[in-house]
Amino acid sequence: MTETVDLRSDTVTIPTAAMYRAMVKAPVGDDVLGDDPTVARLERVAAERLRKEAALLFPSGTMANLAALMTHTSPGDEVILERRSHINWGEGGGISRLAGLQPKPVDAPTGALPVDVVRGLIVREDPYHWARTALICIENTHNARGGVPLSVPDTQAIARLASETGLRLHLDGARIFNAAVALGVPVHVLTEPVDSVMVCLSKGLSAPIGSLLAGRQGFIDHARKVRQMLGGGMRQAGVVAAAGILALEEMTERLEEDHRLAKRLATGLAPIEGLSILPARVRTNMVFVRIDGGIEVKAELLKGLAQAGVLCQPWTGSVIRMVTHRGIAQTDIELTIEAFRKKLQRSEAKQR
Ligand code: TLP
Repeated sequence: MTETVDLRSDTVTIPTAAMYRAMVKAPVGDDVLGDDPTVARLERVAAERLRKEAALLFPSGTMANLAALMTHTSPGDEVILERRSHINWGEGGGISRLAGLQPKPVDAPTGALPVDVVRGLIVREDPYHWARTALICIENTHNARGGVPLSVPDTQAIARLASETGLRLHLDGARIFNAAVALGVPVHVLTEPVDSVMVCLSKGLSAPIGSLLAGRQGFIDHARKVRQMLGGGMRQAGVVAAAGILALEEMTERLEEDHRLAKRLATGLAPIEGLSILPARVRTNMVFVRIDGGIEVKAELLKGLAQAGVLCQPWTGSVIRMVTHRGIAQTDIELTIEAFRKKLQRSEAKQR
């Protein structure tokens, strides 16, 4: 029986052997009472790496983003963010339902918010009608725009605008280490310009659970209260924090290999008739593919690929997403390319 090639997401990565060992041995305590030494260590390591005053462990990226929104703003405020950012489309509408905020989405196909457009949308004072803009959110890498890294100058430009206009800037950095590796810069260069950053440990970095929110000490003190309100205070969380420390210390450099395999996947798929790669240039660990012939052809293809042991993420419309990670080897990529070729050839023959 063929083993499954699971390209649905890098969230499917399981802990390394070293992580399991560290989890067994981790000293723990009640973290809600501030007693867990392993959580405290993880938060210190993260704050140092991201060059922030403090960091706070959350069970998920979604909750950490939500806590950031709620900490930076008041209900009724408005948030400027990219239309296809995860906070806008992928978090169950929590921005409006739970944080009581009004999203003001901006289209940016490259993932980088256009500074002049954003400048024109900011509302600081209006006596009557308009909601007050309080926050700008950016995402790096930008998932739905192709896993694209946001460059250092783009990050700095939007940070300058936020600071000139008295707004806060939050970075959804679920895959910020992928961005740092792809751009060839230390991660702090991408996180220093922002007021707060969320980083996931449980995606390409292979930890089982956990995301960190980092920022100024006062911001994190407030976010801790919000986390408790959301039910995100965890007791002996050192068990997962132990894996998180290894994620930050040992797993970031290897992301280069995931990027190499994603590029190989895209190069192998590109010549196949019946699909196109979007965007054509793969920068990190994600490959988005549009299938000709619409949703039904896509559904049929996904079924055929699954039968061949290749799992992909059904994305929106006729698009499929594939993500490389530690559980994917070169042979899996070749097998995937071959599976696509066979299935698309067959569906073309059927259509004729
Ligand atoms: N993304 C998941 C799915 O929700 C799509 C994935 O497989 O990519 N920010 C970004 C940019 C994300 O991609 C995700 C998860 C999150 C936040 C939320 O993190 P979790 O899943 O820990 O709540």
